[in-house]
Amino acid sequence: MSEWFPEVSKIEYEGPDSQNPLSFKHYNPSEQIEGKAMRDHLRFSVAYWHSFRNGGADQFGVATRRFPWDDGSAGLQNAITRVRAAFEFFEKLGVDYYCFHDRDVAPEADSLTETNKNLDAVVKVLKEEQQRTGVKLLWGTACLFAHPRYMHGAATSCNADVFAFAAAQVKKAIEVTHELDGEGYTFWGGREGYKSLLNTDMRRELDHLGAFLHMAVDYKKKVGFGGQFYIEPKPMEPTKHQYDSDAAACFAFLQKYELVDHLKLNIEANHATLAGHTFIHELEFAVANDILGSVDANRGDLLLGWDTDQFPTDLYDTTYAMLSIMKAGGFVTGGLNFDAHVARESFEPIDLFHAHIGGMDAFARGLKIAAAIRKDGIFDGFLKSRYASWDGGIGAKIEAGSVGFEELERYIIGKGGEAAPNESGRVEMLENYINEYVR
Ligand code: XUL
Ligand code: CO
Repeated sequence: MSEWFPEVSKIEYEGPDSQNPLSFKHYNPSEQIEGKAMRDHLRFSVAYWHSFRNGGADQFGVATRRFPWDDGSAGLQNAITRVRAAFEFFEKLGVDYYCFHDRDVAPEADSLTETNKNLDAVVKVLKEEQQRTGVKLLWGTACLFAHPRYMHGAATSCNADVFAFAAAQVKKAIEVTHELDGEGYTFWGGREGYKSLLNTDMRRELDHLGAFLHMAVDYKKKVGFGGQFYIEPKPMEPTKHQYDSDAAACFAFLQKYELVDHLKLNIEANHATLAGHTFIHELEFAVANDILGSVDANRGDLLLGWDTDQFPTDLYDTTYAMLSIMKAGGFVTGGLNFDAHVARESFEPIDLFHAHIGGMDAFARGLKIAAAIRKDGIFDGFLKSRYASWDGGIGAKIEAGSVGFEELERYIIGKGGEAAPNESGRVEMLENYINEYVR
């Protein structure tokens, strides 16, 4: 069997003093943090589309990346060789999971039947490689945005035949995810939105999207797929406006269409910033509503208004993210999927290692810093005292729903007509505390 990354052996944990760029300085998979191994807190995943398909082309230039295993064809054998290269990479990196779109792994043919045959042939190899390496599928998904048939959307297309094709494609994608023991399945509404409202019946499109997801839920039950469904918010790109624009819009949609018991959110850092939020805002919103499922770990460039999908290296971001994730009790089926690609000028295969090692170490540090913050309890203590007026007296009565406007008016008048004085929010003091941990 060929080796596609001959210059790299298994990446090991060498500790913070190591000078070896091909080693982990912080990610030590078996190290226990709060009684759980780091690998089980972080559940790292490689995104097949960015690491093995995205050649780095942009609006101004062609692909630059070298994929020595790739013969440049859209043939089945090439797709299979690519799987072998990908699993060599996963194994050497020491990552436990990967994610893929159906069309990332197998070529689309002239008919759905032929395309599904291609997919079956590649899934056989994926299964073999999963068994050989122990690497698992975090989630599967279907590409409902690249083919020209999806120009008007998939579940929200004006063309009912396209809806039907998308349904058939997702049916198959759920089947193969199930076959590969995937722990989840993600719906990202690639073109579920609009370019112009002049040609869009928004009410109808939203109803169709709700119906589509219900069909998916029914089919999941029918085939006994026990994985978690996720919906991934993103405000724009490729359409001007996507219906699943942010965590709050997704939550409202899921509630309206009675899907909230069936889908959790897959929060992506760069999608949050595109929506005008921070990554942490989106995570906290999901945690506050018990719908955090998984994370697409990456980073945008705040000076650029698009989805740059860079690898995450910001320790504040990873710390805040791990605080939110740990507050929610940690991942169950989800994980940290690096939905990120190397820069166009980082074109050599070894750059894939540098990129992922950096992301994994950044999250390992975030995890350790978050655990230290949680252990000291300073922030929990501050929150507890900031909201203390709700733990007894009138606050407890309001929370219990035992008082209304009239009782509250009587209460304030009874206190001499004024509320108790406020206390400082101590924003700067808290920011200073954080800096004592992030270093
Ligand atoms: C696109 C994006 C997708 C989804 C899966 O911005 O994030 O790759 O994660 O379809
Ligand atoms: Co994503």
